Amino acid sequence: MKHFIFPLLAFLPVLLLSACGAPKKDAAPALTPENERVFYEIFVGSFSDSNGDGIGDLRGIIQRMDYLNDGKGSEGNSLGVEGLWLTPIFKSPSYHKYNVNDYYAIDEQFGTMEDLKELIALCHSRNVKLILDLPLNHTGTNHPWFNAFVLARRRGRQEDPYYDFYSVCPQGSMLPGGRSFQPLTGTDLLYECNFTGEMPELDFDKEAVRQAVLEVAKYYLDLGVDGFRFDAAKYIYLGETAKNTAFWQWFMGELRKIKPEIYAVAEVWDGDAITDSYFPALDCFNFTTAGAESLIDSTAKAGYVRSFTAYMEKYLRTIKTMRPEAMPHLFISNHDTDRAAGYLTLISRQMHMAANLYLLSPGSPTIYYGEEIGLKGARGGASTDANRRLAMRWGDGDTVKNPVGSSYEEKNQVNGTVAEQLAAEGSLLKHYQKIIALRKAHPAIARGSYRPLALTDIKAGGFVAEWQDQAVCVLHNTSRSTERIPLSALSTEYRFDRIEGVLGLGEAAIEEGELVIGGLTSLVLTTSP
Ligand SMILES: [Ca+2]
Ligand SMILES: [Ca+2]
Repeated sequence: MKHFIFPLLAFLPVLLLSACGAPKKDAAPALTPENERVFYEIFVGSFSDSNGDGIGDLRGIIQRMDYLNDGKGSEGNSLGVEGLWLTPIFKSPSYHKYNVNDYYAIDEQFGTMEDLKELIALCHSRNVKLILDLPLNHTGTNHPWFNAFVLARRRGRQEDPYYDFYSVCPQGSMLPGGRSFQPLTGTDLLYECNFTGEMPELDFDKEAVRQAVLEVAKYYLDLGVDGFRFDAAKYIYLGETAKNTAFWQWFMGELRKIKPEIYAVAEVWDGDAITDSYFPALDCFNFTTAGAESLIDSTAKAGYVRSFTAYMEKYLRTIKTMRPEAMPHLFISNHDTDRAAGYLTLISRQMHMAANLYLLSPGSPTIYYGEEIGLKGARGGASTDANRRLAMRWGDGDTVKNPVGSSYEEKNQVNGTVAEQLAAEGSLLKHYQKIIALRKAHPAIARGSYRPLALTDIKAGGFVAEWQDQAVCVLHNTSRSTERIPLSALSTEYRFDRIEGVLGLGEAAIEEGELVIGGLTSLVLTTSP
C-alpha cells in the first residue's frame, strides 16, 4: 500500500507554500479575529484551584492557560482552543452561581475583578476570546433588587423604583400556562420562578429592568470581555417566542452599537423550529445534535455520515437566511447534560468519531471541560447535576475537588488524567489537539461553504468547503471497514488528492485515483498545487 500521508503539512501551511516555490495563493491568509473558533466551556468551580480551598477559581484558569492555549500554535503542546466560556462568576451563594446576588462583583470563591482583568489580558495576548455566562432572566433572592422589590411590595410603596422589578401575579388569579410561581411572603402576590424559588424572574416589560440588565452587559464589554453566553434565553418571556426574540433583537442591537463583532450565543434548549427564530437576533447552541441519542451520537456509532451532513447543510442554509453572520454552535455535552464519555466509549472510538464530526464542522463548536480526556459524570440515580460538573482530573496535584452534592463514584473514572494523556500518544487528549490544529490550519472548514459529499451506498461521508481560494474536503469513515472511494466521487470540480491529516484508528492513502481510508477514521484533504 502506498502512503501519501504528510501529517506535518497540516501544521506547517506557511512553510509548505514557501517550499513549493511560487504559491498558488499569495500567502497564508491573515486571519482576522473571526468568531468561528473552537470554544471551551469551563465550569469555574470545578476546573483548577489556585489557593488550596478545593474550589476552582479565576487564578486557577490563569495558571492553566498553557494547557488551553500556550500561544505557540503548532510549535506548542496545548489544546489550542481559541475561546473560553466561563460559567457564572458573579457573587452567588450556590456552587454553580446561576442565582446572582451582585452582577458587579466577582464571587469571593472565584477571585477578584483584578483576576478577571488579568485573565482577559492573558486570553487576548494568545488570540483567545473570553465570554461570560450571563444569567439575566432571574437573580438570586439576596440580590439588592429583589430585597428592595420585596420591601416595596410589603409596604405598598408603588413609587419605589424596584416595586415593578420582578414578574408577579396576584394570588388566586389565572396564572399564565406553563410557568411556575411561589407566594411572596408578606404580600398577596405570587412571584415567577420557573427554575427554583431561589431564582425570582425579572419583569422584562419594565423599561427600568431592561436598562438595568443592559448596563450589566455593557459593564463587562467595557472591561474587555468579548461577549456572552446568555443563560435561559427563552425564559425571558417563557412560552412567548415572539416576545423573546423581540427582546433579544433589541438587546443585541444595543450591544452591537458598542461592539459590532460581539460573540453572543444563547441557550435556547428547544427544537430547531423554535431556535431558528432567535437567529435574526443572535446565535443559539444546537441542541438537536447534542447529547445521547442525538444525530452526532448516532452517526459516531457507525451511522451514515450523510444523515449528519444533510442536516448540517439544511441548518446552515436556514440560519444564514435569518442573519448572514449566523453560525452553528455544535457541542456534544455541557454542564446540564450527562457527560459524553458515558454514552460514547473511547475503546470503540466513538468519542473520537464524535469529536471529528462536530469539531470538523462549520461555525464555533464548544468543548465541555474534561471531555477531551473522557471525563465521566452523569446525573444517575442520585439525580444531581453536580455529577455532571466533577473536578477536572489533572493528575498533577491540583487541589480542585468535586462540587458539593456530587456522588459519582471515583472508580468509574477510567479514562486517565491530563498528565497521563499528555504523555501518551494516541490518547483522546492528543486526538483533540490534532483535530483543533487541523481545523485551524484549514479555515475553510470553519468559515467556508458546505456541500455534502454524494456518497450513497457507504457509511463514509463528509463535505467540501470553499473559502477564499481554498477548497477542503472533510471525510469521515464511521464504519469499521476500509473503504475505497474514487477521487472523482469526492468532487467533480476538484481533485482532492492531498491528505493533510488523518484522525482516528486507521490509515489513509491514495492509490491509482482512489482514496483508501481505514475504518473509524476521518481525513482532511486538499488539492495538489
Ligand atoms: Ca480556590
Ligand atoms: Ca422570565
